[in-house]
Amino acid sequence: MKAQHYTGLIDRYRSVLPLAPDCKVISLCEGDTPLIQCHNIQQLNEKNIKLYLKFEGLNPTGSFKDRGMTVAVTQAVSEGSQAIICASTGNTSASAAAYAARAGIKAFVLIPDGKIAMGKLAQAMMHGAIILQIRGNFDDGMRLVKEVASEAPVNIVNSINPYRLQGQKTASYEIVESLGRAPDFHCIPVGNAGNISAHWTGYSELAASSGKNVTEACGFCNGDCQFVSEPQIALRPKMLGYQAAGAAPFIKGSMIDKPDTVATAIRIGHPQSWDFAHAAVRESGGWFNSFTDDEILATQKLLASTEGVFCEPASATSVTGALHDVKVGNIPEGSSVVCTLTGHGLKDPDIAIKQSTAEMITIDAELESVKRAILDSI
Ligand code: AN7
Repeated sequence: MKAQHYTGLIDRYRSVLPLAPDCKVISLCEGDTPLIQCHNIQQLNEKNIKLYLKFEGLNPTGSFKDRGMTVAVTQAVSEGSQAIICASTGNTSASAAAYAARAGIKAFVLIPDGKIAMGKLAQAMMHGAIILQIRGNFDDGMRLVKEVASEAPVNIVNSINPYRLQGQKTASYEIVESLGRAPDFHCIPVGNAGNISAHWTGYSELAASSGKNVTEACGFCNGDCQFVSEPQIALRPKMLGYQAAGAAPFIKGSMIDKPDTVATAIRIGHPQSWDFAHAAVRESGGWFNSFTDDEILATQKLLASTEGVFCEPASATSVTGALHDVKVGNIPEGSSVVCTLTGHGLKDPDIAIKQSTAEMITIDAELESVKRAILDSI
């Protein structure tokens, strides 16, 4: 039998990525994340909705950022760069730090003072990034990064770097390969708006090869796909972009100066991919919506306690939106839906423990006490 060792998304999707053939690939075997179908949420079962969780929290640094970072850092290194820089609400800094370590170059990360989740800070520190905590928010950091990159020898690895979006588009390829077609709806949390734009790019590239099946179109799946000769638009999902109510410029219709939400990953008021995200939603026939912190946290808990999937608060925004739109009928009965879970729940243990109502019983270290605790709880 031929061994099949997965070596990361650049090796797998090389033919659709704009990298030089001889570049040295900087990879941590990112991508190839599971698409987990929900089984236990009653509301979905009653309406015959197939809802799949694309669990991007299972990437090497625990978020979807790794998909973009492998391509951006590979390109930076091939251009001879010795240092990368980003502003971050946490996950980009963790990913940049890890890939810079792997590449043997420096990472500078600008993070909002006191507003990033502990797990993410721990990652940036362990991977040896130079951490600049700014007295300001993500949007201030983003502005500074853009300014300094024109005056110092550093490559920006925020999603304004087009190589980031190229890497992130591969999630759409994986979804189409797994399902044999695009879902009817794709739900995704929106912060800086890079990921929704990247996904739309991926789906659009596949749709542009309409009339072929996925195997012919991109050559990555095993040939079982039913991705044949449907009208082009049917090959792309409606893109649904969901935000936290306190950080929802796409709902307001203009930028926000003081965004605030418990979902610190998406605490962003000046999204960089503003036009691109609007185009994705408009062209796909989708929409934006926003949800309160309480609703987002309730969904995070629901997924963890009923499906066994622990994502971070920002990620739960996608499922919050999906459940809402199923309930009000915007997503019709019988639809297939993919929700991106952008980051792992372990990134932000503080929020998880704070909202948990799990019972903790302290007992003596002896058999009778354990037995009594079990019998009392069954
Ligand atoms: C878990 O790390 O912007 O709309 O600096 O970490 O592509 O910005 C994080 C964004 C959703 C939003 N979910 O994605 C950063 C950063 C999680 C995230 C988003 C982020 P975009």
